[in-house]
Formats: sequence, structure tokens, C-alpha cells
Amino acid sequence: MKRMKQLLVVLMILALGMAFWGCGNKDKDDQTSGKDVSSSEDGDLIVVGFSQVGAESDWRTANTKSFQSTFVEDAGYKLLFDDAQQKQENQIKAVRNFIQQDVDYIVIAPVVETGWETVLGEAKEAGIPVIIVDRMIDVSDDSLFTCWVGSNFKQEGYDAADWLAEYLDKEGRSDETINIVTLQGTIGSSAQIGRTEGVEERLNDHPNWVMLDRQTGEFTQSKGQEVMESFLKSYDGIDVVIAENDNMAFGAIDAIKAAGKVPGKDIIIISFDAVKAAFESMIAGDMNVSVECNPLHGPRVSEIIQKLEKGEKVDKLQYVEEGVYPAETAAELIDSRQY
Ligand code: GYE
Repeated sequence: MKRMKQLLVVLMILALGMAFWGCGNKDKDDQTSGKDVSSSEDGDLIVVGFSQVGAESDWRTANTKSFQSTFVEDAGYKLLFDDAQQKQENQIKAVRNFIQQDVDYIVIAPVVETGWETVLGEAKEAGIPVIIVDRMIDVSDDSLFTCWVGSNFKQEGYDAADWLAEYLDKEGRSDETINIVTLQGTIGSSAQIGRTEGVEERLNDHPNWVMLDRQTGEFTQSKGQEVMESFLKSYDGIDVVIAENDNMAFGAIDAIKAAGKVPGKDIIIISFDAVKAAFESMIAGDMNVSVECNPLHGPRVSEIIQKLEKGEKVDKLQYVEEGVYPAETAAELIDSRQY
């Protein structure tokens, strides 16, 4: 009996020792295999690394919230979120970090379209699917990403110009010379490229429309205001401002007011995104129209991931449906807006 007890004690010591040894070794294994130690605590959660552009606009904030409220533990996810502060180099670092941590999926909202081949090649090599959201990437090998979900930015440009043509017609100004300035988004981003190109194409149909100048306001309110101030100093008789997002339009509106002019009347304000604050601006009479760009991509990306998890195929390019909101619709619709 005594012997049995001794044997049991020895066995227990051995078992404890093995458990300790196992733990220590596990951490070591995780490190050498490049896995984040914390990922061993993730259990069955799907780990998603999301490289976000930054926090430059209301649209972006809504987009971030959409991801953060969708990719929660209760829904079976662990979200690793990285804010790139509008710099592609930070995004490349973030993606490499996600690869190191061996995440299950990488989601990128790219700042600009070009320059993605190398890092996406690394993700492919590591066997991690990459989903692109919002802006597009320009790569020669489309096997470098699984799919893309976002907006048709060129169509948004067409919609803005078509709204202007209709508005001028209603105002009896179709044949007048119309002087336009554009506050462009981040140069080289799909949202900038598409919106600029869409409007540009429509200029061909309106020889009386003159594009006086185009400059980037980096999608921010402060830069939008700064660029508009300089436009107002350089050009007399600006009839229309096309701001490639709402926040730059808000900056432009402030600059116009400071120059003693009336936005929405003396100068027509056309914008993109249609965030809630744009509806407020339209109700106040400052902004004339906002072309919608939908930021609620979180649930869309989750749906894609769920399909991929089941081994189902997903469409390579997925466009989101969007509308055009002129000032006269703002009061009725503001309460129903989700962002
Ligand atoms: O219009 C702007 C944001 O890429 C669609 O980025 C997005 C744009 C959006 O900063 O407000």
C-alpha cells in the first residue's frame, strides 16, 4: 500500500513536470513558427487582420466602426486592426505583421492602387487569402487577391456631373459658361481616380463647362479648406466646387463663407459620400448634393469569409449599390441614414 502511494506521488510529479515542460515548449514553438503567442488562445475564432487607410474622414470612421462591430468574438472572430495613417508603407508593414502572426484572412483597404505586388506575393506564399475593400488595387496578376468589394467610383463621377447638368437646366443656366474647381482626394486612390475621370469624361459633353483647377485636399476637412482658400484667391467667378468627399466640402464651405460668399447659392457645392453631416449641411442650405458612397463593408466581408470557410466560391469583384442625394431630399431622409 505504502509502495502504491509512493508510485502515485512519483507519477503525479512526472505528470506535473510534463505539463510545465509542455507549456514552455508550446510558447517556444509558437515563436519559432512565427505565430503570435496570443493566437494559441484564439481557439476556434477566425483571425482577421485589417489594414485600414486611416481616420481622415467621416466615411472612414463609419467604415472602421462597421468592421469593429462585425468582427467580434460573439460572431466567431478576432479582429487585428491597424490604422495606416494614410501611408501605404505602414500598410505594407501591417500586412507583413499579419503574415508573421499567421492570421486566417487579411483585409486591406488600400490607400493607393499601385505598389502591392511584392507584399501580396508574400501573403500568397503564406497561403493567406487577401480580401480588398473600398478602393481597388492595380496588379497584373489577379491571383494575388481573393476578391474585392467596394464602389464604382467612376459611376459616382458620372452621377455628380449628370446631377449638375440637370440642376443647371432647371435653373435656366444650361448655356452659361460654368467655372468649376475640384478638390481631389488622395492622388492615386481609386476614389480619386474614378471620381475625377467620371467628371472629366462628362466635360466633353458640355463645352461651356470650364475646369479652372484641380488640387488634392487629401480627403480631409482642413486641407479642403486650405485649398479652397487658395482657389478663391486665384479665381474670380467660381460657379461650382466639386469636392471628392464630404469632409473636403465642409472645409470648402467654411472657406467660401469666410470669403463673404454664400455656399449653395453663389457657389454650387457637389460632394461625395453622403454621410450624415452632409445631410445636415444640405438642410442648412450649404451643400447642394452628395453622391452616395457606402462604407458599411464589415457585414459584406464577413459574408465573403463565411462562404470561403465553407469552401464556396465568391465573386471576384463585388460592387455596392449607391444613390444620389440632392438637398431637397435631405430633411426627409436624414433620420434613416445609417452613417
Ligand atoms: O470617399 C473618403 C475617404 O475610399 C471611398 O475615402 C473612400 C474615400 C471616401 O476618405 O471620404
